[in-house]
Amino acid sequence: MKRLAQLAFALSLLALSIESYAQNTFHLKQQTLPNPDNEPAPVHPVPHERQLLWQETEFYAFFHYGMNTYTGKEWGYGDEDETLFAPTALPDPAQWLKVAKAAGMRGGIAVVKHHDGFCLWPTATTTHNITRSGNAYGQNTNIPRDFAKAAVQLGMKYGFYISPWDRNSPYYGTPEYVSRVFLRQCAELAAYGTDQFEMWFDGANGGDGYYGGANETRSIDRETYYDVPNLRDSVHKVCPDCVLWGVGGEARWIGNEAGWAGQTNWSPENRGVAPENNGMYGSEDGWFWLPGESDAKATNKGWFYHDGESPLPAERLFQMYLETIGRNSTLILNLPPDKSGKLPEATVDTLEKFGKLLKKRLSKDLALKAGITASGTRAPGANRKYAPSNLNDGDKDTYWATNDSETTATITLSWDKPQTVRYVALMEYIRKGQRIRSFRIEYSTDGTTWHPAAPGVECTTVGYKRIIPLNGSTARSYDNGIRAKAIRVTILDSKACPLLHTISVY
Ligand code: FUL
Repeated sequence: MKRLAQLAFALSLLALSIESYAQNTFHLKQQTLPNPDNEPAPVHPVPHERQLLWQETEFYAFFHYGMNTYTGKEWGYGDEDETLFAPTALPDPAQWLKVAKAAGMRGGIAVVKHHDGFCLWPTATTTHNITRSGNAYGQNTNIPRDFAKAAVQLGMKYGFYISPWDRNSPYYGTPEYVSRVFLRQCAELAAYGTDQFEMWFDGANGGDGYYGGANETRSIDRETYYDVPNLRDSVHKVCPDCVLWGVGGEARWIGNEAGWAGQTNWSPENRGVAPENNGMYGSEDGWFWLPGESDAKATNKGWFYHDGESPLPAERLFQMYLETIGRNSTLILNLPPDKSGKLPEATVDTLEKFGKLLKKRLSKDLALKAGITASGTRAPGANRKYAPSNLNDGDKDTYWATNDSETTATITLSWDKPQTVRYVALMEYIRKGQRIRSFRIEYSTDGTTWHPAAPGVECTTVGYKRIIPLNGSTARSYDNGIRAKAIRVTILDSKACPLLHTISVY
């Protein structure tokens, strides 16, 4: 009897636990299924949080400075005597960054080791570094230290260019180079600041060089040689927001050094699938997020400083801005410091002029005081609304969307009095993927009849940001402007319901 009672008790316990297991499981399902905010499902691939932060940096400087500044070369062979590095004054990264800031840039990347292998910090990995340089200015400098410090003081983002290819190292081409030199150098650089936003790894890999006196050609397999998974992992442990560019596989080269991206430019990308080298355009059906960065020179000679060089006109820099940042790419604009370790006066002047131009043309957002309506708006959720007013509330975290079934829509901005307008900027809410395939912009002088704007512009993708010159020309975009009482953006095709977080009109 007692046994039976025990058995019955055990069975009832078992039944109870099965029931509570079932209830919990059911409960779990109940918790994951509902979508109280009626949020649209993501369209994959989507960016990693660090890629998003990186895309928001938009515009930053490149500073090519090092051994080549003193030898007049673009690619040092690796046999340069360290004493050739002899700045005529103490290099001044704070000056570099101040100039970049005045030009409207949000950060900068300093070259701290180019292909010649000469390191601009006192590294433990090689004697080919500034401690052996030709004078006290050289010996006392430490570019990553001073650059990071200045950036933090100026409230700017910062990072470093470290060339994987090293024409000085006797180990280059062997596994020793990767584990004893390259990865350690990256780890040393990571220690100069946990808030770095990008590490730049150039694509020029292998070829002829000094290699400790061997004077030969060495080639490597770029896909496997640098132990990229380990590199990414170790840098991210120290610098979680640092995007590893190029060889690092988190952002892509835009495919030219002339300061332009495709008008159609997808952040998704494929690898190993034709067409290859899709830098300018990305891939609509790409399976991973690999946003583009355009590297371009603000001067008329090399990446490094050369006697007799001059900066490009501010208007040309503005065109580059529209054709890169305005086409879903970031822009890293090169400013070469000269032999004194400072940016020359002519560069300082032009960049200041450019900064003013940028401010005049793209900072007074007329959308902020416009009335805004949309042909369709997604049904609101408990804590989120998708109203068109999200488009001009100055908040990048609120967005307008349509219902799932709608992939076309028209958004209209109107003013009480006619405005002079020249540019329209659109920003997708890319956290949930890049969607828009094509759109159209029109303007109205009376609010009822509509005229096409932006003749000849391919209004295809949007992505993180698209800036459309309404007169159709990126080269001569700042004309007399169009007088308009209203602007209308029609989304004609989208992978799924479109999501925009901002529309600006300038
Ligand atoms: C290239 C390098 O080979 C150039 O010297 C320069 O650093 C440029 C930004 O990238 O691939």
